[in-house]
Amino acid sequence: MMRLRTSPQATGSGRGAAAIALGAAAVLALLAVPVSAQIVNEATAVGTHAGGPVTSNTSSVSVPVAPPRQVLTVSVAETRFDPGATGGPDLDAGDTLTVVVSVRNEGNVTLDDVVAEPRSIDFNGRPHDAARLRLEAGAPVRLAPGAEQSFTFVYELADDDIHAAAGINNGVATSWGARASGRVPEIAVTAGSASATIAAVPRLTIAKSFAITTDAGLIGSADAGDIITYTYVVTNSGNVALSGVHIVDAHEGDEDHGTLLDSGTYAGPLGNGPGQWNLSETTPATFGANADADTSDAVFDTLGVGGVVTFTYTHQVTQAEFDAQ
Ligand SMILES: [Ca+2]
Ligand SMILES: [Ca+2]
Ligand SMILES: [Ca+2]
Repeated sequence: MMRLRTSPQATGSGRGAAAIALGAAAVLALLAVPVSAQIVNEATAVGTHAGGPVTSNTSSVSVPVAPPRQVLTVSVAETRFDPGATGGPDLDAGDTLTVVVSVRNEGNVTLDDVVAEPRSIDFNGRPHDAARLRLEAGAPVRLAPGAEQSFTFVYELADDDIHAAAGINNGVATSWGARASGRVPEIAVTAGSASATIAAVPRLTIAKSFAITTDAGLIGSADAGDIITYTYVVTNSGNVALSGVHIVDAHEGDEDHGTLLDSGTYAGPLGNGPGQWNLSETTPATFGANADADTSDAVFDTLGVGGVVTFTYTHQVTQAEFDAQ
């Protein structure tokens, strides 16, 4: 009788470090691999003759084994804002940025506790607050070669995040990596990235009031010759700085004697006398800065987010206005 015995035996000798090239993608870690892993087969032919064993020589072959490759690739499947989470339809503090990140095992060994992780979330240069970021969906997972898992991160926006990037095309830049645990601490990770734009919301709010500052005749009512001071409180209630802020007031616009009071075209000196405009900053900007370099006109040059500037126009009631009532 003759039989063939084969004894597979995997061996590896030595370890070395080698970088893995992944095209244009960034390789963020070195990968440790055995340099000469192989499966050794030893075969022996055995027979009998006259009750005694006959054994051949041993013939062995070594089958090379692909070295283990621990490779994760990260891609961003979705980036979206949810402006409806808080307040009105625009993005406000408390609204969210959601990023869905997909991690794929591109190597040839199973990896444990694989999870995506943020590298950076940047609002036009302003780094995100890690305390505002949470992993909403997807837990650390065991990934076989070729398997993929999605992770959903939700970031709660702060006012300054929004203001820093509002109106800047792709002003929000994000970068994502991944990690795994276990016996393979060195994993090549190809990071994924994505960007998004926070829409500019240019918005001004005005509140107009008046006071009769010179009050003859009937006290508390306008008489010809009385002086009325109109006050216009203008707030930048949007998310971007505004320039050239001024007042256009259709003053009794539906009357024959109506006139358009436009501080933007006012050429006289600023002041509080009849027919004069005046203006002053009353609240600093909450983001950015207010600035009025040219203080000779009735235009406020730059009103930062949250900034308030107050205009006044001083009007002396004319006999025509009084007659027209
Ligand atoms: Ca909102
Ligand atoms: Ca009066
Ligand atoms: Ca000015």
